[in-house]
Amino acid sequence: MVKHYKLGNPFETESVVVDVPFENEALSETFGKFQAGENGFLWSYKLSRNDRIFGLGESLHGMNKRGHVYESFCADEPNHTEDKVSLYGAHNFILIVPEKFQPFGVYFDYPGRIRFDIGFTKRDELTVTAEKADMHVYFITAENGSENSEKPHLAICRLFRELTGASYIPPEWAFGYMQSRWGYRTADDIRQVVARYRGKNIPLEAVFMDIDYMTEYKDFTVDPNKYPDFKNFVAEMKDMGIHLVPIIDAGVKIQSGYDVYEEGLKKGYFSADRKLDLSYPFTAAVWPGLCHFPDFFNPEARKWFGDKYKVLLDAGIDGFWNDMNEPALFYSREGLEQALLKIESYKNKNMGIGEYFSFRDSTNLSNKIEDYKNIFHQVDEKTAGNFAVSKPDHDGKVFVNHYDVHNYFGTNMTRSAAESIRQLEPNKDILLFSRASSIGAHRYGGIWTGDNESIWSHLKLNLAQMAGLNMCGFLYSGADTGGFGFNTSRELMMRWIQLSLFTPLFRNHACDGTRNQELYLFEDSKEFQAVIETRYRLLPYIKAQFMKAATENGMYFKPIGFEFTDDERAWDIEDQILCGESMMLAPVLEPNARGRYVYLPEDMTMVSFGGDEKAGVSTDKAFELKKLPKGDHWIEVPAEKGVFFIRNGREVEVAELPESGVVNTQSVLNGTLPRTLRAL
Ligand code: MIG
Repeated sequence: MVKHYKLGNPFETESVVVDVPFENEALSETFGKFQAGENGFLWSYKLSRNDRIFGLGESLHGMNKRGHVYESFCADEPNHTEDKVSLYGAHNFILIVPEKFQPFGVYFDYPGRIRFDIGFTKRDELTVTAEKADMHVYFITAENGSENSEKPHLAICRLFRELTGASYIPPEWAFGYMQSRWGYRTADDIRQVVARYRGKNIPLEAVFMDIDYMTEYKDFTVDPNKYPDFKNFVAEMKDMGIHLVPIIDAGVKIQSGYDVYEEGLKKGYFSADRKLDLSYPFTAAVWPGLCHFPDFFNPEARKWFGDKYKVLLDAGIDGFWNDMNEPALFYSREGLEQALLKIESYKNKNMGIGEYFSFRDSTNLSNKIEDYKNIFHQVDEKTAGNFAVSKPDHDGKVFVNHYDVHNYFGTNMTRSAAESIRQLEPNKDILLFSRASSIGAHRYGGIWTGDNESIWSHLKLNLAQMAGLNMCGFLYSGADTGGFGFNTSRELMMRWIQLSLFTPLFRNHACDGTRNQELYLFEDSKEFQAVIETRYRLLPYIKAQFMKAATENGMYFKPIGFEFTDDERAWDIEDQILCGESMMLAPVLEPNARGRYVYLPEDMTMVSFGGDEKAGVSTDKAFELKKLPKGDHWIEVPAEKGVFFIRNGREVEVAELPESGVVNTQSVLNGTLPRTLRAL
């Protein structure tokens, strides 16, 4: 059951797609307490000792969110350390699993900064606070056993997803293995990557084009010096079974003669600054230098920018990733001017220690709240609710402050692309994923989890994040495999692909300047080949389970407790996860490990894969099965081997790899009929 509380006069995020009439009576005691007033919004809930909290989509820490503070405020945050409260996503859905009562879900439909203190300040208190008290809040419950014996936890997540709309489904090829790197600059760089993958017989289906493909980082341009005949290059790659996926950034370079800049300015499609004058839009620097930022909140601007993807679609491109759409700001013109004045004022001064630190920090100009507060968007009066900061113009449009609606900027960028692409290519599935997101973005594209690092704790974070992401509808998601920042190691990469092979979005990506991590570079590449081939052998299962989750508003990844609800131990497992209806994963997450401990909540069949002798052999021989009874086990998993578990009495569909030709999603899924690996 869904109960909708409408507090004040909210901004309409359009995240909810079902019309749920709102309640007139007060919130029942079971669901905690609301206080809404001058000081903003507060909801508090008393936690019992063993209450568990799940959700919050892309966020830090474990699957159980208890014990930390989280803030939904889409952040360009490349350091995913435990002290951080925000990442790129703002996913305000939590599931409370009380020790003694029925579980319930709460969705805070609010576009701005909102803070979740989950037993951090006080260990027995959960508080959610926001600066404005204008908000839609949805409480979701499900009775045990009500809907075809579906577990209440799953029923609540499903009801939430019905409320917010069906998840994005990518094209089939996007279930393949993909290589990216910030640092490929020319067509020849990409040709070489493809040739070397092919040379080592490691399947590869897409290569990503990071910002260096553009002319001066201008969206919708391709540098003719680096890509002399782009259209032919796209075709050449397609002939080899490789899809190219260019990046699109949120900032539009200010440069006369650049059509996107000139049109946007002329039509008033860029976000305004404090003057609220669309002829002088907000200005800040990103990769292209000084930029304006399309007003993705304005439907016309959204359509205009989305239609620009056509130039790349016409060149044969069938996938995009949207970046820097929190939006990331290196510095604003105003911020820079103030900083320069401030620095100037220290000249010839004998700086005290406090002044010195303030001097030093004055050059830190990125992603400033003051800058966000200086950006304005246009929406119609009804959408704005109490968020309007200007009187309606002759079209009934008002301005809202960016800071107040920050979390919907990136979502509306992805929406802009998705809506136009749907019209431009109605008969084709196009890959689209984004960095910034909020609830609703899951209808338009997938997300990747941003700039993680090549460290073991981020491999573990990847696993935990998949649970929250799936609860919030982001099924097509995954992390930068191998780690984005820092230098990866062979062993970390090996363990990472042993996990990522199960994530719908499976992309190896790294930062410019770090150690190259294309799989053909490591010693004994046959061991990497075997793992990537395992992804392909499992495609029938992965794709079918993804589609089931997408069409039934289910979860592809689930915390173990969601299925084994009566098992207290299962609820606390943070390093294992359910994958689809038949599988449990227990990846190795530590260096120099020859195996790990695993807890089986029921009898299961352990399946091992990998090893250099496995590459290319029949699917039957590629997997080794062993039955293990319910309980605790230490399992042997040497570095080149991965494992997964088949649940008791279940089965996993697997494919044979084609005997000749390229191994890709098409050749595998349209090849011989899939067979089943049955639990022993
Ligand atoms: O400021 O385009 O998260 O994946 O490689 C960095 C360069 C901008 C951030 C993205 C990352 C991408 C990088 N981008």
